[in-house]
Amino acid sequence: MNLTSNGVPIPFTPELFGRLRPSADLLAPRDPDALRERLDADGYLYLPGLLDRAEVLRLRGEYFSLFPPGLLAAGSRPEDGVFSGRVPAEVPEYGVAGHPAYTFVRSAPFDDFVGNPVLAELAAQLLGFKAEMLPRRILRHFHRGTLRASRAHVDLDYMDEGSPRVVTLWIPVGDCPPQTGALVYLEGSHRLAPEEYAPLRDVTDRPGDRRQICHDLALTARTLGRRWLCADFAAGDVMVHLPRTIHASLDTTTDAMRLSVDARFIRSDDTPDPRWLKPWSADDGA
Ligand SMILES: O=C(O)CCC(=O)C(=O)O
Repeated sequence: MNLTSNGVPIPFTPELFGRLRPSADLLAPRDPDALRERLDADGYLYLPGLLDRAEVLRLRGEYFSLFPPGLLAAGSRPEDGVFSGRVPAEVPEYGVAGHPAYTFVRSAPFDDFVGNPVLAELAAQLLGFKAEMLPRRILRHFHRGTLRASRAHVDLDYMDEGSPRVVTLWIPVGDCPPQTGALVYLEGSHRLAPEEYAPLRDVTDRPGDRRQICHDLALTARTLGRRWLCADFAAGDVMVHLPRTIHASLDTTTDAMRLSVDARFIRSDDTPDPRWLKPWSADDGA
């Protein structure tokens, strides 16, 4: 597998990659104490098949149906989300007003999907209290050719004006193996003190932004002596992570486009970061 993130190669070797530990065994029967302990131990929960696959694929189809003809490969179905290799000229910049992702996160089908009680119940069990979803829910859509992905970061650096008791749910909207741009998690990184990775922030392809840790995932893994954990995500899977867990994503190199949602929950008696109280747009600066 030839993997890159933001165009920087990361060799798929046992030194740099391991596999995420699945926790589906803790779901049926549901064991909230064990789920909390696992999240605390690993910094993430990988929950294969938590959601109904058909529902997730329906959402994928609803999103890709919003594009003008030309984005999807000829003869393919919207729910397959297969890229033609060309973005129609009339599509605005990704995620800003007028782009389908901007419209979609403000739509009823999206609200119904993220409003699935399964997600809020899980968050409440993990937070040990009634949970509230922050309104800024992000729809991420990447296609091959752009060499764009999420740099290594921790969520807390983007939401440090509210309660740090946050759980993030990352939901692949479609099958998402590493080559399709999956999320990867740095093993045990929720236990690192920020000072330990602070020097990596100087190695950056975005000098104006100190929030991300590093765009070079191989360098990050080697410097911190930890592997990136990955999985062949399938539609229906859900990842949960803590606000101090280092994660990143890989570049999308398949014809299948990468689509995912991330949604964050806090305890309903905690103070939210005010920047996360409005619907997401790609130019909101948060
Ligand atoms: O989907 C991505 O590439 C990034 C998602 C992320 O950073 C998150 O869910 O916290």
